[in-house]
Amino acid sequence: MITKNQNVLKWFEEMKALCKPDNVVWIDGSEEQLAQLREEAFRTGEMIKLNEEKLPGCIYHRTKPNDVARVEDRTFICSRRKEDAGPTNNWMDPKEMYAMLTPMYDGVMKGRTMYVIPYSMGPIGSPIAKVGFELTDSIYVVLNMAIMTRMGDKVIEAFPDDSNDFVRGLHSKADVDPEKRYIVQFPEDNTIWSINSAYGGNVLLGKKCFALRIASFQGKNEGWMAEHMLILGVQKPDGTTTYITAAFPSACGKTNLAMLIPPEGYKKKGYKVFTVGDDIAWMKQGPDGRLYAITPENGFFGVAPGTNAKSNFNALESTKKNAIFTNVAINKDDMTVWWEGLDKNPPENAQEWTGLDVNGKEWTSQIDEKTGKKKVLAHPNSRFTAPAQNCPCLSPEFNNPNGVPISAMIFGGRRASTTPLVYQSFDWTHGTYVGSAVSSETTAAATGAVGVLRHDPMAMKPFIGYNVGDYWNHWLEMGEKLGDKAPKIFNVNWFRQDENGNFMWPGFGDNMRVLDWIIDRCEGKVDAVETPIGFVPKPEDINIEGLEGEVSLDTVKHLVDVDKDLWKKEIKEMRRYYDEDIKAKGGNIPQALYDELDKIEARLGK
Ligand code: GTP
Ligand code: SPV
Ligand code: MN
Repeated sequence: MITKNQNVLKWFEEMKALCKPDNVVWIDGSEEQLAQLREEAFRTGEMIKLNEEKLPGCIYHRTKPNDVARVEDRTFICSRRKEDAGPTNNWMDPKEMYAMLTPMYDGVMKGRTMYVIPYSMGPIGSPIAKVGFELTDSIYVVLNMAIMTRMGDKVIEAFPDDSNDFVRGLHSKADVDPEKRYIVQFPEDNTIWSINSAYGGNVLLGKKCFALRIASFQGKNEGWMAEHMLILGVQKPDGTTTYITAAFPSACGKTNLAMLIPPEGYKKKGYKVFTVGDDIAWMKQGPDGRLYAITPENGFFGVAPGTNAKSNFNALESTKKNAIFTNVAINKDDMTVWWEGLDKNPPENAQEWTGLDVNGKEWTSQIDEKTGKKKVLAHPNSRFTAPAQNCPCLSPEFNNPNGVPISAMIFGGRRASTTPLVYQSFDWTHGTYVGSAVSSETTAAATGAVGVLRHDPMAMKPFIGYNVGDYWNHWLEMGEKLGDKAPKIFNVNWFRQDENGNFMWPGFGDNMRVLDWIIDRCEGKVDAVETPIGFVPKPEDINIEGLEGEVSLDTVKHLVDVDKDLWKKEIKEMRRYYDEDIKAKGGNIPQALYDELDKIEARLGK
């Protein structure tokens, strides 16, 4: 179905004239049309059909080795004024950027088909949802967007003919040339241009480009929030459900926490965890004054390595039908998939993510000659795209257009030391400071070095579509609006290490034990210890029943310990970060956050 909306049509005609595709196909969202596209992708070799019995409806896709992750150094926020992009973003004048990119798109789709994808971020008709159109020359993008969003005719039908409120997304894989790769947001034009990539976060424009970069800017202007947060519900034995969001940087555990299975002891008592979203939350104040969250997504684009029946049963289940696998390994004997951490039996007749065969070789001991490192079969940032409806613990509220009321928000990251297992902020303003202070060791989700500690405020460093100082100010304004109905703010760290470099906390399902404390704090049911950085649990209040042998009370004591010397260093670094990385580079840090820094410093003493 072609839209009657003149604003969409005018833009579409312009882009078509620029890209000059041989054909245009409007994606209607029907299974019939998607099946045709799959067949075409199998025919051309763009994608590979997997074992129809073991993995019904599942397909395999491999990207170029130079195109396996988000590219932050080639991602731009093109606001008219440089100061509106702020110190955390690359910026170019929109006029210059359009002038540079236009020739690159000129005729780029000659000999190709342009697919027009109408999609809704959020349940169609939800007061929080928004519409986007993505033009792309990639079937991979169409098939992924069909899983990750609500899309097709039903979006066009619900979209008013005279509305101009839609995001204009233009994507071409072009030559997948890394030197000419650009992921560009024009927040003031509701426009995204992406070129020369075919990898997930760079090309599924509804996800990071729209639902975080553009949406965070819209949220600031319209009084709501777009955050890099999972949303989960914990149902207690009495049947009441508490909803929690959590922001961790990429590949730091959102999907895992969102789908956690409580430990035996909790299960027996009747605790259940439900997933509302695993990556992005859009949140608005509801009529009762509380903050309500939806996930704008309709599926999961999750990290494959490390996902197994024990670590994340629900995610694994979600991938068993109608899923897309990107850059994992193939077991050529039965055309199933494999990745590091799936099980201990790597296929003998494997094809690595690069496309190379490793039949019969002792691949685990294969050493990469260039790096000297052990080779892996699946890329560390290989991913699955799975329909949310496949998830065994999907929340019954998943499609609720009004979202779910949030009681607690959690920040976290990968920190080998310093940051305790959990602590609670004193209030919303202090919580905003805590969010601004998130730092984490880098992962394979973006190109660049892995394992380097970097500041990643609110886990949004790569995704804030405007000036980070204004973003922090928006957080403070939301807090004022929410008043005493504001969610409580916490910080967690599952990644603290002992002197041998082993994780001290078992993590995964056992993170339920920390959620339990968080919920008790929200309900005023448990005391805490006041420290200079916030409230930490009394060690005996973290339930370690059933963890015998793995975690002792002493370990918990260590895990919730606040080491003053380390924290003095931490605060010194925060002041340097605020002063040098943000303020000196044009970030308008709210005075209230500097005040929080002063207060923590004073509490820590000389
Ligand atoms: P994005 O999709 O990139 O935004 O990532 P994410 O935050 O959803 O991360 P995900 O849940 O996929 O986890 C990434 C990696 O962290 C996986 O390899 C997990 O095995 C590991 N991980 C997740 N939770 C825990 C935990 O509680 N403890 C430890 N040690 N590792 C964890
Ligand atoms: C992330 O990197 O945070 C992701 C994957 O969720 S991507 O969609 O590629 O951004
Ligand atoms: Mn993410």
